[in-house]
Formats: sequence, structure tokens, C-alpha cells
Amino acid sequence: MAFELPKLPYTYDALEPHIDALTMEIHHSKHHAGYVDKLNAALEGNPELQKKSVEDLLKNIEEVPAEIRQAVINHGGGHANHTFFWEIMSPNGGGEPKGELAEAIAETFGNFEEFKKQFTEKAMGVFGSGWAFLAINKGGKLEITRQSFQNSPLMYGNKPILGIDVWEHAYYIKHQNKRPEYITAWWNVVNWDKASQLFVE
Ligand code: MN3
Repeated sequence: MAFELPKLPYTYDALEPHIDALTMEIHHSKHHAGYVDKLNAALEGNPELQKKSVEDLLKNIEEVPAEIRQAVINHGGGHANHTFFWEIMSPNGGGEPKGELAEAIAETFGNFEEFKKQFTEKAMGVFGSGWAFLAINKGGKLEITRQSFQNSPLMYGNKPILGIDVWEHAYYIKHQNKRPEYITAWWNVVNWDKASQLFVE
């Protein structure tokens, strides 16, 4: 079974005006699709790897043969990160988390505003292409991490709860080089219900 590009849980224009329709269309139908195609190409002739989920491939990346490992990191990571990214955004997003996730954020970072500040700084500090994630680390604690390229938190035993793609392809059409403007807009579409669900699981 080859990996497939998942459908978006909303239409391309659903996150307007925060994230524009053209960016969403190209990001999903070209960039994400490209990762899926290249992951499938990398796994050709490896039926035992093709049977695994992309999450399992990344969690056990050292079991992937050395000659295709970097391709699986790049394109499997790209596939997993983007599938996750579409889900943690919503046209009904924004605001603040509730329940257990809200409590854990307050416990770890002091309060929500402080978390938002630290997460924004981490996303701003990604040099070149990459991501910022809020993840549960191996010790079971919330942690804000930065990843270069399409490296997945799953490779390091971290479970992503929230994440922002700060590759320029995620914002250049609408926001040009202004990453801070994109991050500010992105907070308005964060799907806290989904993030809470991932946290509680
Ligand atoms: Mn991207």
C-alpha cells in the first residue's frame, strides 16, 4: 500500500483571512503531495517498510536501511508533519486551550501568555526552513522544540501536540518575508480541541 495525500479537513479558503487559499492549495497539493510521492519512491522495493505507518517509520528510524534513511527522514517527516499540521488548524480555531492541556501549559510555562511568547520566539528563531513544536517529551513533560527541515519530533521520542511550519512556502505568498506576521495570524487558526485531544491520548 503506497502512502497517500490525505484530504484537508476543510476547504483551501477556510482559514482565510489568516492563511490564504492559494498558499493552502499549493502547500497541500504541491508541497505535501511531493513528500508523499518521494516517500513512496524511497520505499520502492521494501515491502516490509511499506506496510508500516509513517509514524512507526520515524519512531524507529534507525531500523530503516542507511541508504534510504535520509530520504525517509525528509519525505516521511514531511508527510507526517504536514498531516499533523492540517489537523491542528481549524476555521473555528484560535483562543486558548481548555481542560488538562490548559492546566499542563500553566504548570510548565507559568501561564498561557508566557507559553505563547516562548513558542513564538522558538518559531521566530528557526534559521532557514523548519518547524516549532509543542511536544510531550520522553519524560512526559511539555516542551517547546525546534526542528530543522522536515525532521520529525517522533524521531526523538517526542509526541507533537502543536506545531507550526515556518518554511517560507507556508507564508510567502501572503506575508512575503514577514514571518512574525504569519505567526501572529496562525494563532487565530490553532485548533485547541485537536491539540487537547492529542495531549490527553
Ligand atoms: Mn510545509
